[in-house]
Amino acid sequence: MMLKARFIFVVQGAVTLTNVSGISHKLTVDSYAYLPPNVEHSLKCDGSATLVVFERRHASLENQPTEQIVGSTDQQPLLETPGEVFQLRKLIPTSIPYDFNIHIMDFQPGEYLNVKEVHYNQHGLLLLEGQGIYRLGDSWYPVQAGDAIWMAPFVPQWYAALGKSRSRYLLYKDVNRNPL
Ligand code: UGY
Ligand code: MN
Repeated sequence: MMLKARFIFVVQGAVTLTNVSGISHKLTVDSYAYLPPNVEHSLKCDGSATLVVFERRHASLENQPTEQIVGSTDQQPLLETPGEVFQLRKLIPTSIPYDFNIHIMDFQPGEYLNVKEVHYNQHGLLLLEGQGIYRLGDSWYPVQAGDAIWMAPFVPQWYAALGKSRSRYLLYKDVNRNPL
């Protein structure tokens, strides 16, 4: 059986998450849950909700299980970003058992990534707020809230925020495992 971990983030509306132990959490906008591969759960929605869901075949490590996590973006501390100006929060622990993370990155209009990044990690990105321009390789894409991007390993990447309001994006990144 293929065991997948699941990450859920609420973009709009609300859902109730209940796990096998019968413990329920109401997830509202900006809140999220990480579910280890073996945690059976259900999601219930009374009205409407828009969710981002990532699923990944979990690369487990012996005796290092991952835990269920429920949180919200605004509870997470701002992290250091040496050489960069954007604001960074991480929604999942950075410890070794976790094989991906979800970053929330904020840019004010006119701010941009200083580093034109190239790395083995893949990204899935959803622009939650604002607008700007994303460079992928030699192509430049105008993007706005609601747009999604998949970035393959080693694709050169760069973002500049435009418009009159904050840009915020949610970014999946595989970490802590040898990609080969
Ligand atoms: O952490 C990252 O790889 C992130 N700075 N990449 C990105 O925003 N495209
Ligand atoms: Mn990157």
